[in-house]
Amino acid sequence: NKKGFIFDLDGVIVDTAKYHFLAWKRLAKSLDIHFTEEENEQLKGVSRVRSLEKILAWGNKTISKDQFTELMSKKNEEYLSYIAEMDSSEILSDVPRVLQYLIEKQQPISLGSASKNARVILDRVDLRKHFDAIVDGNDVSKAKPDPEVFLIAAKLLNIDPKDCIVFEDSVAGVTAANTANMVSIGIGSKDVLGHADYVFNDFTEISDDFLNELINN
Ligand code: B16
Ligand code: MG
Repeated sequence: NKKGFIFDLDGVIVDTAKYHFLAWKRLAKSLDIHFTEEENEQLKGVSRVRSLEKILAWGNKTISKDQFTELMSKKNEEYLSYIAEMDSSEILSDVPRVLQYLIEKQQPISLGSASKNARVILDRVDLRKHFDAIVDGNDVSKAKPDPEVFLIAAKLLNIDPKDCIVFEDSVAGVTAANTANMVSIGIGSKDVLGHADYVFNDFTEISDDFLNELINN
């Protein structure tokens, strides 16, 4: 029995949201915009372009196209400087156990992330070798909640979408998985991810038995 297991990156495998926050916050400050952690929540799973558009809208700011491009690359440079310091100690709890279990059971595994920096991050935390396919922000034309990212992953794994299982921490990502007709597993709070088929606070709550059921159902 083979299922396709698709992992989001930020908020599922590593907590890079804190680095996105630091970089967006500095950018917002340079524009005299007050940017809060609650607002940062709403940027989870959202593309870089869309994130900056949202921050500008919250701050009631309009800028030129050139300035927009410049700010985007500045933000990314700062973000990459945090990423450069990452190592495998930043992998979230029990992610290695779950990956190991799925590998033992010979289940195909893919990444399905909105980030254009996904490959760099997987290399930093030394997890790239476990993935049969990687689909990230460089490979898609339509951002989550569009299901494109997960449908491409299913195709690369050669698994029917209905036999795919998606681990996601964002509202947009769970919606994308549902729209793709995949089993959605929310990682986070039930209040936020109530539209997922299952919700767990983190991977420590996901037992081998549960994974086995997913494989065999
Ligand atoms: P980048 P995910 C998403 O990653 C993040 O949650 C989101 O906050 C970020 O804006 C987006 O990637 C784009 O990232 O600037 O690195 O291309 O959760 O889909 O893995
Ligand atoms: Mg995420």
